[in-house]
Amino acid sequence: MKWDLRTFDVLDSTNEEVRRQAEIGAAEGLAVLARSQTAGRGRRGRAWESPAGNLFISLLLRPSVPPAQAATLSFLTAVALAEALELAAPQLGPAITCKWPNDVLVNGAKIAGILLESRTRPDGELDWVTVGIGVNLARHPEQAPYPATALVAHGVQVMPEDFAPWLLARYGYWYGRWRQEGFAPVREAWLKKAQGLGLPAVVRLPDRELHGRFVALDDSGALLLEMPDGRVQTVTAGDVFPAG
Ligand code: BT5
Repeated sequence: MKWDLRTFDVLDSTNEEVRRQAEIGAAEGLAVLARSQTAGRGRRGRAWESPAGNLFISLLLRPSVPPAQAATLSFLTAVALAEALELAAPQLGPAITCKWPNDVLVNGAKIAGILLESRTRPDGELDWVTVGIGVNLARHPEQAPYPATALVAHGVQVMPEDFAPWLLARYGYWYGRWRQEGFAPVREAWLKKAQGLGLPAVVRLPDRELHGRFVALDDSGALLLEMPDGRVQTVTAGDVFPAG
């Protein structure tokens, strides 16, 4: 994969810039990096704190797959991110884990978030996918529902411009395999780093909570939660917390 990396001082949101570029025909491989964002976003309209010093990058992809399959890119992104963090901080190794569906953690605290956005053409074909990635290199919020951390808190100082090439290299590798071999190898790599696999978990849905045990990831990327009565519930969206 050949990346076309463009760097901005400030943007509203790198995902928004990639969306604008995609709509006017930009090619797959565009990567937009901003040194800070004024309207960084998370999932479901949530805000992403975006101070200078952290990495904010979005990638434009145009894979020829059904839209549902594109959702598995969030796991690919987490694996590439975890590997890039390992390159930046080899001593952290096993402390770096992937949390379903879209976060990367260090010692159980969120160091990075991933936001996938896409557009489907009127004929149902996927037009583009924007992969937004935020990595707390230098700063992290003190108050968040899920504990947060930054690389600097682990004694590692890296500039966004220095981290981006590691991430793009690992992304290119995994994107190539995903296109050739599908989700299976990504799923396997993700499961090796999965946070809380086999452990009790609480899944928060917009209208209720599910309490069970995180037993597996299915071949579409859904989380399989074993309920106290032994039934296995398939979870396709939600926020996961350790139980207890
Ligand atoms: C995410 O959402 O984790 C996806 C974040 C994606 C951000 C990137 S930055 C580059 C690109 N451009 C964008 O505009 N976005 C992407 P979610 O799982 O919904 O988590 C959001 C929640 O995490 C917030 O409601 C806060 O509680 C918390 N949070 C906000 N900023 C954070 C930060 N810097 N570090 C850790 N947690 C944060």
